[in-house]
Amino acid sequence: MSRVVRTRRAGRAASHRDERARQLVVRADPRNVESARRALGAYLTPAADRFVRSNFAVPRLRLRDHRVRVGGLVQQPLHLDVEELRSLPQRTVTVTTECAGNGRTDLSPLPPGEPWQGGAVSTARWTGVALPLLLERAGIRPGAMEVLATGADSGPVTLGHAAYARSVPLATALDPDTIVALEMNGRPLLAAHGAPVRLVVPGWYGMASVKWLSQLEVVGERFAGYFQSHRYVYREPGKAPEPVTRMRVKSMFTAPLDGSRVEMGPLRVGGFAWSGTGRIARVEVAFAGGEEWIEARLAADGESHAWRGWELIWTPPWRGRHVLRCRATDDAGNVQPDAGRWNELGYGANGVQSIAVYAS
Ligand SMILES: Nc1nc2c(c(=O)[nH]1)N[C@H]1C(S)=C(S)[C@@H](COP(=O)(O)O)O[C@H]1N2
Ligand SMILES: [Mo]
Repeated sequence: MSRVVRTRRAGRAASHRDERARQLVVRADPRNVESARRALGAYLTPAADRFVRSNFAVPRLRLRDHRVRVGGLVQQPLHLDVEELRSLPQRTVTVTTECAGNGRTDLSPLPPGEPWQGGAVSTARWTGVALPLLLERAGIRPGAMEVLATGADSGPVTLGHAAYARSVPLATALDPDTIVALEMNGRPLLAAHGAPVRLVVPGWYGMASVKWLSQLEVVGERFAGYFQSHRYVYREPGKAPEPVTRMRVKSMFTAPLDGSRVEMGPLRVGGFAWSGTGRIARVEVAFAGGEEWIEARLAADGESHAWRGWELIWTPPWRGRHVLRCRATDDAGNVQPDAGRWNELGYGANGVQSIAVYAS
């Protein structure tokens, strides 16, 4: 009996040796998993395949009784349970979220932190209450500067004990696409992704999208808690630290798979590109070393916070190994660099991605 269960589990999460695995365990406890590349081929990532990034264990919450407090610099503090949140006007936004540590293993020397290879990025359709609507109901008082979101999870950090808490600037909190989400892809949130309610901040690296949301506080100064000023900061020798905010422009291959064998005929090469600093304007692919880049065809420019598909047809010119590279540019003129910029904690690694295939 238990053997059957074990086999099933292995088929879904399991190790990177499993050819059919859709998730790869990066750390077992607290559970952190990334999506296998074969699970990222679809525009919307199924909930079961999505990466999970949690700094602490999933908090045990009584979903029915859970409440979100809205307080701080407001006229009328709110105390909303899930039913009340559900009864407010709902909004749905499709958002690509990348963990700031995604691709950390591309950096050398390897910085500390979970060694994400490239599957800590996903796209989901989130439904919930627009954050500005809640803030409007509470009534923002003068002097407001940021909105601080606190999760129900906490644990030891280098400086003692901390809850997971992050702030966003007031302007970001007032963006109608910043959502206090109750659903992912049309279903109630899974525990790993923040049930019963989480924040979703489009365009920003994932750390801003606080899971298991318990409190929203309007504050009149810059929040400087552990996960704001000791983590999710770009630290480089000789430079002033800078906060990690919006996602840097990046692209990845979803087909063919790295290391795979391909036929000698025409072949579809494709993937996704995203940016938190503009809309994707161009994706180019290089089929060999050197500087010859070929423009890929972009999917229709659809939802502004979601990744954009790209593809082209390629015929391997000879039998043997080929290394393919992809590079994205956004409409603000940001270009994916050849290599991600090294920093002490290994964030924002958006260097050009490559795959090797063997044509035979
Ligand atoms: N409460 C809480 N929220 C959190 C985190 C966390 O550890 N605790 N991790 C953040 C980080 S770093 C990322 S990348 C995203 C991951 O969201 P997911 O696990 O739903 O994919 O959640 C963010 N929200
Ligand atoms: Mo993250």
